[in-house]
Amino acid sequence: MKIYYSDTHQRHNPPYEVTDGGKQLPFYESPERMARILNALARTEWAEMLPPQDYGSEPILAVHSAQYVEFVRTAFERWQQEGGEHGMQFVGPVLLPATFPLRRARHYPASLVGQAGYHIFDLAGPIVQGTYEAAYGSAQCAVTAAQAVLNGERAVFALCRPPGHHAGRDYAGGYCYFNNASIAAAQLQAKGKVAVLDVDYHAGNGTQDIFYESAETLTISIHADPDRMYPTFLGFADETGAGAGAGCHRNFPLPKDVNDEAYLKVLDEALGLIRQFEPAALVVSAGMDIYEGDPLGDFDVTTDGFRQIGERIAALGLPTVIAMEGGYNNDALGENTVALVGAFARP
Ligand code: OKP
Ligand code: ZN
Repeated sequence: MKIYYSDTHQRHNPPYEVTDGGKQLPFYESPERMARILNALARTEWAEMLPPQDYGSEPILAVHSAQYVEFVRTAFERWQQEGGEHGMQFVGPVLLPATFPLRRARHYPASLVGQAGYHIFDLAGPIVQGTYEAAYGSAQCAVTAAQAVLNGERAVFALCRPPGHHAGRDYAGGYCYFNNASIAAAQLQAKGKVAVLDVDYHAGNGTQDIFYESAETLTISIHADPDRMYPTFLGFADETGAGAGAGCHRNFPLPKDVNDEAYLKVLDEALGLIRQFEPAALVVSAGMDIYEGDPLGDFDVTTDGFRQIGERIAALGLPTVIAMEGGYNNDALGENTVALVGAFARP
């Protein structure tokens, strides 16, 4: 199986994230995650590691606003030059805004920190020196994977880092900057209707937002109930799409302690919806944080569960891009990724 991966992710290594309560913790979404996955893939017989091609900014701009992409591209440099409000002196190695303008505001902030608050919705979207380069490389992995599928590959793995499913048309957050899965889906539209299935533990709010009014894209997310877990504001069962896209989004919010059996039952329902939609291609937002030992999650999915999840999705028989999302138990991350993705490599 072709797997697209870029070393550029290493340039994105924020020194900390800020939790509810304001505490600084080591950044969970670390470069180490990729090292663990690469290790596990190297021990398989089917992984064909390839660098992405550079398709430029156009495929990113199919999903994100030009204003936002330009913000991500230039923010760190501007942070170093402009700093915070009225010459506020603390300019460290991380741009982390502390004011978040409400969306009903009409004015696009003029200052760098104002724009940062506008485009970053939480304290888990820090911008460091290499963030743009890493996010750009991650997006190119998704684009290249989609192009390979358009060229006839049955399933391709975009080993993306940073992840993407929390990023919307003009916002970052939750470790995400460019929405890799949505970028792949937009490329795959050349084939016809596309389904996006998000199995990350957290609701894929960015993907939901991006395609909410699209009739050409069925988006489905299975996740922890946002009433008790991040991202808290989107991902509820009564959000089913709007306008032309009415009926083309579905959320499956779940309680804690969901085990393999319970998860697979919900997955089957989601797969039924995808079959009914009759898409020409599929994108899977593959998060491994539904794992029983994940530090950010509270589901009980096992490594064998990941294998079964992969097998059931693969049984759809659709041309598929698998895009890497979360997963923070580094000791199990490689094995779980191989279990899910490997299902697509088996005949
Ligand atoms: C990214 B992905 C809230 C902490 C939330 C951000 C989590 C981002 C998850 N108390 N921290 O979906 O795996
Ligand atoms: Zn997640």
